Amino acid sequence: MSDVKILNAPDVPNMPWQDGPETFQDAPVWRYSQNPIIGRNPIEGVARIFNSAVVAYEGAFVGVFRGEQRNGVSYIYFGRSKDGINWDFEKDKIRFVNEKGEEFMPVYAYDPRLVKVEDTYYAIWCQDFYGAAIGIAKTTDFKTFTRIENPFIPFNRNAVLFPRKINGKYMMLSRPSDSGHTPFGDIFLSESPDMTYWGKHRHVMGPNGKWWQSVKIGGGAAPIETTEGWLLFYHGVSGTCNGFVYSIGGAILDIDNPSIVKYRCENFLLTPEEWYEERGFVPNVCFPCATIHDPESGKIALYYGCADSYVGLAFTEIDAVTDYIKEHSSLNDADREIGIR
Ligand code: BMA
Repeated sequence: MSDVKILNAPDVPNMPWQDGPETFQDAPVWRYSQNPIIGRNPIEGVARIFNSAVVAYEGAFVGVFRGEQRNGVSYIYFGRSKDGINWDFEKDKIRFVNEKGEEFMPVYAYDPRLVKVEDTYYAIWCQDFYGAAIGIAKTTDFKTFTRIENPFIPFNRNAVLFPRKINGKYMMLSRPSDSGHTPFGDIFLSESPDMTYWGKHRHVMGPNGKWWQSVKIGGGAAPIETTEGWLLFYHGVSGTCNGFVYSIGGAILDIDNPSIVKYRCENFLLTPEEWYEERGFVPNVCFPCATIHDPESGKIALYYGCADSYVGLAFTEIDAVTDYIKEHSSLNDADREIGIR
């Protein structure tokens, strides 16, 4: 096995973990045996939590969770955990404020990511901005979440921030879409000097001929910096006669020019197989949104939404998963390009 290392991330010795099998027939990614870690009706008034993001914080873990209320509207809820597995949620949804400190709630909010850049944590989600678009809030204490400018015009419903500036700029992946259940979608990269103005848009990668990611793809967890480049867990969608199927894929992006894909695994890393992935509000969905990872041990815990109904946890190790992605890499011209036309 190679000696790939995770870079520029704090050690998390108490991260959630469960050993996997000795050998793997396919991708070296395994599910937590007690999945799902968040079941139905987790909070009063909330029917389901799924597609949610967590970070290590002050020796424990915190997260922003997509809670679908009993009236069907999604909002973001805050949770804490000592072990990253058992979560306590605040009963009320996060009360976002504007930069003047006044309450400023989105009409709805879903699929949050949570990423620390320098000393600030950013929650990024999909919301209404006269159409589905991206919303962002910043916090340093997980008590006050201050919304900042929406980065993009509609339609866009899937955004992921990089955990550090690259060449002095904030970097964000996103997936422009349409107003419905978009039957297309590529991942793009945008940069910003200040988290307000976003530009220098570049194409990263699109769906390819491999069936599991042939309809659309979208960023998943915040990219992990490694000695091989940025490791990206993303979702890939295939269309079937019974609707979309969401699987989890892996790619490695160039460290200084992340619009260039260095390796892209032609096989999925995880696809719906367990009851909690195949059965639920929307069947056959594995939707990655966050990792907890420990540079010292190379362990990675991947949090993913299951069937728009639950949160699941899967594990891998940096060297094994990178080796697998490289061994099974298949790139097309658009992947290799810097991504401007
Ligand atoms: C996508 C997003 C996700 C959802 C998925 C499957 O378009 O809206 O929130 O998990 O569809 O329903």
